[in-house]
Amino acid sequence: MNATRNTSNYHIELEDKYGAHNYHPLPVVLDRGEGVFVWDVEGKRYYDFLSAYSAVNQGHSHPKIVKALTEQAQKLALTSRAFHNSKLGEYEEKVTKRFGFDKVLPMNSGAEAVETAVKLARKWSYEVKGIQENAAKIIVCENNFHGRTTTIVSFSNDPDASKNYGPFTPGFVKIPYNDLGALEEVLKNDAQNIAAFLVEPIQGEAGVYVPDEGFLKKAAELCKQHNVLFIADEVQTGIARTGKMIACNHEDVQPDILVLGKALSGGMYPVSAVFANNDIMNVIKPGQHGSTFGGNPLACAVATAALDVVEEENLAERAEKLGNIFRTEIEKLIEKTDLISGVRGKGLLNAILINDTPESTTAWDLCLALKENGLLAKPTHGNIIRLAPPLVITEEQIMECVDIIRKTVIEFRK
Ligand code: IF1
Repeated sequence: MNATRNTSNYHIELEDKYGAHNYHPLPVVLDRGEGVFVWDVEGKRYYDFLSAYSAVNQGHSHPKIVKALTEQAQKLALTSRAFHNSKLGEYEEKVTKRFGFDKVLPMNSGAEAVETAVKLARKWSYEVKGIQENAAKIIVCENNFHGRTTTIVSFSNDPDASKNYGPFTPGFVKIPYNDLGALEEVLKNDAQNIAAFLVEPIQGEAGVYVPDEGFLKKAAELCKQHNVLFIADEVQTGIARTGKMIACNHEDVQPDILVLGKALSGGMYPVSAVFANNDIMNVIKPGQHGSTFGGNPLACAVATAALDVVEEENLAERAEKLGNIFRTEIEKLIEKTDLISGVRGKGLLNAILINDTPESTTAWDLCLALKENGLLAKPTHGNIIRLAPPLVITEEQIMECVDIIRKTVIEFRK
């Protein structure tokens, strides 16, 4: 190693040498976090405008969640589901009531929860709907992002996510996002073989793509008409991020299957969950699905505290209000610069569109400049920068961040 111990370069060199090269992070090495702030190993402070891809909605190291984690860790962390544990039942009661479902199936990562939803929908379609075995199809959207497992990348159309990971899992039909006509056509032609429609209420990875108003509502209605399950992947949009507890609430939609992850635990620990009512969930019987860690006492304690924080601190209302302010301020900036061509999003899940070709490095370079000025964000596909701070951010802090963004954009030279 050339770099001095405990400098950013030291850690970056170690990762480069010993870690798989499956990421290309911004060159910043974070060492500590509190609320909306993170600090690098040199002690420089940044506003976190990624929130670990919307996992840290409750802010870094929230004292209430840290307390739940540490107290439970000292008592009991893992039993497996071979035995009952004294945290699971109350957690399950709390979340099912909170999200309005009969039952929950606890898992760990978002991808695992999506996989669970896919398995659940398929099993329901054979055992309740009566589709012929192995014939069930699930409708998905172009430019989706639902995780990294082999089945999930089977229906990705991002070549980076899927190339040379085949052979792929069959049984998925792709339609354009936000296209009710396409959905209706597939349903009309083939509803008897379709188990479910799996959709992100806002497409995150595609560049914070918000569908037309009424899309979710109408899509859910079409599914109901055709006895097809409406599965909402709210791993990224859920837990107050978009200004409601789940983004489907904006259109009063109750999905048949709801998938949550990330901020369900405030990002403190991997906790994901799949929700459904009895008529669907009861098709999975003992031994037919599970995980060593899903539903462990530590996860239940952390998620319970993380949900309490969302409610006690009114994070949904906050996201809604501050998101409106943020977009209004960015619109003003757009009038003064050619560098940004648009801003879009809901609540505090937003993106600015950089006025350059998708192949150019302008968004990346702007993120480097933002980093220099004390704000961390990450580009996504096609020269788009996602801006998603922890929801505990204050109005004053949002305005300070707008100042940082404004200054950086105005001074930016390609
Ligand atoms: C990475 C993106 C965000 C998700 C939705 C399921 C999952 C995710 C809607 C899987 C995960 C993450 C994973 C992360 C990058 C990130 C991401 F840019 F790739 F699209 F957030 F916008 N459903 N999204 O967004 O959850 O298994 O990761 O817990 O590095 O892959 P997971």
